Amino acid sequence: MEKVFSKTAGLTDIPFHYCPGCTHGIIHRLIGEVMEELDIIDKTIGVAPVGCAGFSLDFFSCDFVGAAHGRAQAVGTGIKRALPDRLVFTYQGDGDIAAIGTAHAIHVAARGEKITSIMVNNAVFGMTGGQMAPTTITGQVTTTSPYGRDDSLVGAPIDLPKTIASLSGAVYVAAVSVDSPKNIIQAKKALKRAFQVQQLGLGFAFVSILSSCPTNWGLSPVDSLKWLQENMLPIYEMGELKVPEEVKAL
Ligand SMILES: Cc1ncc(C[n+]2csc(CCOP(=O)(O)OP(=O)(O)O)c2C)c(N)n1
Ligand code: SF4
Repeated sequence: MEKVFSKTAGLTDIPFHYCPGCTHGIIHRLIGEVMEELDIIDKTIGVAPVGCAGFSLDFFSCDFVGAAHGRAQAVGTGIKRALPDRLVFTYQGDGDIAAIGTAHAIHVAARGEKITSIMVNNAVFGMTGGQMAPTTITGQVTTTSPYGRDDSLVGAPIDLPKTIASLSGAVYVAAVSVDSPKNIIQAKKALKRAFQVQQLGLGFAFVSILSSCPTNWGLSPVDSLKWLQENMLPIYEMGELKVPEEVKAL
């Protein structure tokens, strides 16, 4: 029988151990496929901090380095400056990059470090039990906001791509989602462009991806995607916020 689909060479053979329905796995596949299509698996170095996002260390077939919570972009910056011919990407949760790692997120973009950062936004701190994150949406019930996020106490959710896009060193910024086949195709395109920006040495590239956390949201995998569509998609601006001409032309 003709083989019509193979797992990408960008992923190892280790089975994912994310919770059932968690969309971290979809994002992994897209990154693996992009690395394979661009033929960069052997020259890519990923950096993962702690959190469920940190499990990614085992699953990609490129080199990978672990970092402390929030520090992946500092580590990635060091690697890229020491080894400028490598493709360097960070794979971070929203709690990681938009809370403890905020300073790095801003300054890496301001400096225009030639790395690619990926934020997996599931609106909570996933690994530690679903606490409120800066990206938790208004009114959302979490383990630390049992009555729903109250913006009058904690401020409104941070839409990180918009902030990053305002900094001149950030040359590619996209906000995508993996809740539907159409959006998954868009997400892959954004990830590809974010790596192409780095291949061309243009500056900092950032992709924010809306993702599900069925375990901490207390929903089934299918209801989680529905919840994301009904509650997250309307409040976060989606699409490519910044695209360099050189990449549009590819
Ligand atoms: C310095 C430090 N502070 C706190 C923690 C505890 N901690 C581990 S994972 C995590 C949250 C991760 O959430 P997120 O970045 O959103 O990733 P997810 O698990 O949702 O993929 C926290 C607070 C830690 N490991 N190190
Ligand atoms: S806790 Fe949430 S983010 Fe972590 S693996 Fe489970 S579903 Fe995914």
